[in-house]
Amino acid sequence: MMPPASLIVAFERLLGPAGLLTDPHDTAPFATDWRGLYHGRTAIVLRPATTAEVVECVRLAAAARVPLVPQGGNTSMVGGAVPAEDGSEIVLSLCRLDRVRAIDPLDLTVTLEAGVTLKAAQDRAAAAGLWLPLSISSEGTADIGGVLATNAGGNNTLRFGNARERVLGLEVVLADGSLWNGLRRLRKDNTGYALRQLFVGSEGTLGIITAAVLRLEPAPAERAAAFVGLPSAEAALALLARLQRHDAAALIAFEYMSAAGLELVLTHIAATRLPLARPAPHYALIELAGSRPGAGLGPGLEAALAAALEEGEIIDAALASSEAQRTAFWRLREEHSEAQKLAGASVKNDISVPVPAIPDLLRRAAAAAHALVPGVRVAPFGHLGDGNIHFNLIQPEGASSESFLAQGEPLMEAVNEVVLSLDGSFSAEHGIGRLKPPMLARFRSPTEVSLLRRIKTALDPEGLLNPGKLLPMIRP
Ligand code: 2HG
Ligand code: ZN
Repeated sequence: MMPPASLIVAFERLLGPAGLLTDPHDTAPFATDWRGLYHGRTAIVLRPATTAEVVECVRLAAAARVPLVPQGGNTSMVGGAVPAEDGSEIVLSLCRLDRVRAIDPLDLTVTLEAGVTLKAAQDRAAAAGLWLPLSISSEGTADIGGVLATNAGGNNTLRFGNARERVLGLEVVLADGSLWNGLRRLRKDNTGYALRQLFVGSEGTLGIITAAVLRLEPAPAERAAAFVGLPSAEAALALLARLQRHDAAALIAFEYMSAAGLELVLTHIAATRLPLARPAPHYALIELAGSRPGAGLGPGLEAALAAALEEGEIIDAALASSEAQRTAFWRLREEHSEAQKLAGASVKNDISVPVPAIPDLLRRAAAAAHALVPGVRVAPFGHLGDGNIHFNLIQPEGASSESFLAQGEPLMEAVNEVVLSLDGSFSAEHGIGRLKPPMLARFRSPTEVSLLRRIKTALDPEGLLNPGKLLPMIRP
């Protein structure tokens, strides 16, 4: 059922022409995910510019019992921000709430609105001599609201934790349109349940995050990065352990790439090249950073890698000798998603296992995928230091995308069986969204699913916030 015309008129009156989109041409990009897997419909896209306007939008929608789909940069990997196909839901975009409200170098905090992109937030921190150590491949588009709503992880989780570890305070519009101002910036604040943490990772199903206070760090004075070729996944673990012993406080990234994954980048992304003398079966990108000037991170890393070479843990290594080279190394890692998109249809498995189980995961999940779809291109990569692998499967060369995607469910199930047997998670850092609610019951006990459901019902009794995401839809 479409939202009533009177509601649309009320929104128009509230937000004015700059605050909404109604032309199907303009609303279409907000109703499709970037992977092109989901194609929803929305009669209107709300674009409030202030928290007060978000409050009014939610009040109007709640009174008319029309569901809202909060949306940030729309970079979800799991269809988390796409409205339903039947046009019954309305997209509420947070992108115009894009102010940095305050930054405090003494307190090491920044207070910013939901629509500030992660990249803009990083840049703002850097301009103040500070550091927001939260980094994901989509940071130029993803915004703070979405990053927090999905508890994004990314490249520096190993050292600094997931998005939730950055959050000191939140401002949230609740399902009935009331406003919770929890924008506190205290390191210690034991006053009952940690409400802010309920909203982090709730994927827009419990409330709409409009602003946040995040913890910052002093800017790094030094960085050192290396790109290494590895003989095996076991060697990757040995190297990780070595680097942690070497300097755990400075090790901010340990990213894994398979030979197949890197090959796709080198094939599909312009101006990329292997920085090593010869190819290897596995690769890692390592980064160290710290705020102490003159810490000698580069020479230290070089010595640790020389010892690793001696022990056969690595085959070859390249140390970044300039900022341009460090950026080039990171491009090889960060362009994996884009390269895989250009290579055809893919089935994404954002999974995690205990770190020691990574070699088993890679071997067994690859065997399971090959058994189901001979010729499938297995191109895992990701945040090895966190036990989080993007176990992505790309359609066999020359196969039709449709027939490959028709195998998506059995492929994900086969990978999930391996993950389950290794005590892992089917949803590591991308969230559950619309893709994964059916997997919940396989991985979580009825008691745990019931706890999730009871929290949802307590905060959104009418089921008006992002229906069908995170939890399976219950039709009234
Ligand atoms: C990354 O680590 C992102 O680059 C994207 O989480 C992963 O494309 C993917 O599956
Ligand atoms: Zn990732």
